[in-house]
Amino acid sequence: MSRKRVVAAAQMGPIARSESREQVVRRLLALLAEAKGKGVEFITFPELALTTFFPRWMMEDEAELDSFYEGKLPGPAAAPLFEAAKAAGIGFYLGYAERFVEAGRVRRFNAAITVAPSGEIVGKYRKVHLPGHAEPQPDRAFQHLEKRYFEPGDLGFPVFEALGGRVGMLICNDRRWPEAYRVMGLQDVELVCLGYNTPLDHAGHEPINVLTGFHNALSMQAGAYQNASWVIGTAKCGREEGSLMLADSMIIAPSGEIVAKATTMEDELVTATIDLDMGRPYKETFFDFARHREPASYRLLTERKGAGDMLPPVRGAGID
Ligand code: CDT
Repeated sequence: MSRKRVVAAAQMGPIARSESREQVVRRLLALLAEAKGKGVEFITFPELALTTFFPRWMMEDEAELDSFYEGKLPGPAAAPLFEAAKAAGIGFYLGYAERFVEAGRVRRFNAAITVAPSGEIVGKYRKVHLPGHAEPQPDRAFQHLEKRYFEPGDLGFPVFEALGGRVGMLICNDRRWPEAYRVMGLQDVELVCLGYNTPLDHAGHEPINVLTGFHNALSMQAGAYQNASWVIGTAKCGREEGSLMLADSMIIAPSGEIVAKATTMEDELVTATIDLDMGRPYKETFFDFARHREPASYRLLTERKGAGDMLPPVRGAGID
């Protein structure tokens, strides 16, 4: 039976700080309606898709900060999106800021869910790789305080059944880390969905900043190819509250090829027909993990966090 699916990256232009959840959801509904007209079965919306990218500001007032987070989804503002998607028979990935209280402690995560066409939440992910800082940095036009406003995700990199295949999620900075894709590759993932907010001044070094688009494509194409999986990367982009953010939403095949890409910095639906079986020949040849991987040689990957001393030479290497 064919496993061809019509999917979309629902790119969003900027969200103003003053824009209400209801206004944002109306934009998401317009993208959903367009998707329905194009026969789309699954949509990937951006990271933190319901509000402006608030980690760019230092906020000391807890109530102000909390106003950017969601409790259990769907809340009243997002409910129309869930209802319309269910009525249209379309599944989706949605990034949002998650807040809850557990054993008297406030927990905050940069999270994403995958919702099946039935309306059921079938997957949940909390961003593992949090970029930026916990304290405001001097001389920066825009802060990036994800380390202040979120805890590192505690759910690992789950893969779950959706779209008749195996689906996983990442969030923004995760896409730069090969380990993130590999943990899902080892669960035979077939589609990785991810949303991002990538300010074009993020590195603080112009020679790196000008390569932002290249590095975005490079990391997602490598993740797709090396794990023989489709990747959908969806931006929130454009000049948001003065901060210019990368667009370039794209759909990438298990070959590493880009099959569809955004051409604007606004709300834009990017669609493609993807064959979930396309990764199979790669998984049976170059990337037959069971035959070719050598985990005993990768021990350092889980033993060390930062780069450190060189390992001592192995006895018998012929150089002692
Ligand atoms: N949202 C997010 O993770 N953005 C980062 C850039 C910020 S680095 C200070 C990214 O990797 O795109």
